[in-house]
Amino acid sequence: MNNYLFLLSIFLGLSDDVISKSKIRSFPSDFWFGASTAAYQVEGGWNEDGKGSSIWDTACHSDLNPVRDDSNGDVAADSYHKYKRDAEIAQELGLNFYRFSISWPRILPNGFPDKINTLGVEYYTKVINELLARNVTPVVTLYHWDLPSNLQKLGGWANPSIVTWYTDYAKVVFDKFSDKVKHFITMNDPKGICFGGYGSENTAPFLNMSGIGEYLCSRNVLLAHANAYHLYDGHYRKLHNGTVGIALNFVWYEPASDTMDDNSAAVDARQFEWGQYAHPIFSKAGDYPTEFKKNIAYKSAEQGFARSRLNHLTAKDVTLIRGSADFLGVNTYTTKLAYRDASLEGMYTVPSYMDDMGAVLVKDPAWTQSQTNWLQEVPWGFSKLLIAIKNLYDNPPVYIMENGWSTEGGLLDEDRINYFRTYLNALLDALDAGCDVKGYSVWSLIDSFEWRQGYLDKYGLYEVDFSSPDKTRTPRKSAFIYKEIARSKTLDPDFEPEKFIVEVTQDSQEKLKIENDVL
Ligand code: GBH
Repeated sequence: MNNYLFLLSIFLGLSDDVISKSKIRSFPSDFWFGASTAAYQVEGGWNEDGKGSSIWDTACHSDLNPVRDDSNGDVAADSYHKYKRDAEIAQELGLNFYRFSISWPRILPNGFPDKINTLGVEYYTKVINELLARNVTPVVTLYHWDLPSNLQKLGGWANPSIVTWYTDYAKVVFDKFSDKVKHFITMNDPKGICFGGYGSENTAPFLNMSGIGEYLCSRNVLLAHANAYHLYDGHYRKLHNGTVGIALNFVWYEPASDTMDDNSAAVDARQFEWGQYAHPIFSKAGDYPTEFKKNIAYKSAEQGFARSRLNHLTAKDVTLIRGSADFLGVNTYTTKLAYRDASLEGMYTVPSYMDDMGAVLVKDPAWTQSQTNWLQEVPWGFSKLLIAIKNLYDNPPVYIMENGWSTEGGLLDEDRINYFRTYLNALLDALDAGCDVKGYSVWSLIDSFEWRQGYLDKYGLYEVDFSSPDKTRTPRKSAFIYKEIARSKTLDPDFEPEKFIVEVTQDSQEKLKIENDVL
């Protein structure tokens, strides 16, 4: 080889190196990685040690079990007994934090604080101690959809008294746990609670009273959240110096075309779906978003109602709710297209939340589809969402509290890995654009009871063998990838774990073998 070629090859070799290295992107050194679960989805032990019944227990035990595979959360992943293994998994993964929820009826079996179930308190104390001993920070959700059945008999989230019932419950949680738990999430996904439970049949209590039910619920959830926040702020903060936030579910709505109509349809969709909850808490002005108030008032008048079906926030409510969060928890999975259809002829029931919104929301068949109907992989929608949050709410501190991909199962989950990589890459784009995202939590640590999808949708970094008495947890390939991301705080699209050695057998993914079944 002559000198010239020799030098050229060095040059090419070097430049290759530079290119491949430049694909590796870094997170800030104090960026937090975590994983999430929720009580009813993993705990089981539904009536053990004095736990009261929740609305999901009631629903799953009724003749009209709404769950696709007719299953329930009676045992689920049995985290009520396997919590040590869960904490061990969080440690194996090198997580900074583990987000789990407290079951209200496990602590207060009847919903009220006159009877505190000490064994329930003990259980969560053990969970928290186990995590702390393993250097994993507990992040605690107070309410992830499992309302005490007793309170539902009284109307649940439609009854304004729930604001005080919830605040009393929050006080018990803060009293018992705020010496060790520094980060609380008051509510998981108010839209899921309100539209899901009162405006549709997506989640308990399946009331399906759209146009009325979800708006009654909305104000009560916001006030309950704000009261819990102020309770912490006024008393526990000076003792324990923790933070209290809320987790909202976000879908990015992209206009289906660049017409004015489709643009305003997308704005309406965003304001109805998440602005309804984010604007009162995180905007400078406070209160519900203008488009949201106007649409409902206009339709209500047109339909012959005596007043707007939206229970408005009083000036006192606005002040109480505005600014009532130390951080914004973002649950986000997907993006949809929004367009305007002037007639909406026969499309939605009248009155209804969707009719009030007046937008049509659809999937784009070109986007990568998961096996779950509503879930598509659209990473650019994630960065657009984060930038919109920055602009609309004055760049609040954000923690991604849920983000994940569902499969039918199997340990070799390349599609989930691809989802995490593209979404984390989009998150890095948002950081470059100045968004204040401080952490990211995967849905989910382990497979769990996926509400109406039962055990048919798998989201876990770890597979749970629900047929084994031990509910054996086994890491998927994505667990090895996520562990490396959390360890190195970098995103390397070419990283391949050494320990995940796969033997492809004829049968199925179920037979794939991992050389070391512990990380
Ligand atoms: C999350 O919500 C939940 O917070 C979490 O508990 C759950 O495990 C996770 O979803 C995965 O299921 O039935 O087609 O009408 C995400 C937002 C909003 C997604 C409601 C499902 C119902 C769609 N969810 N949506 S459909």
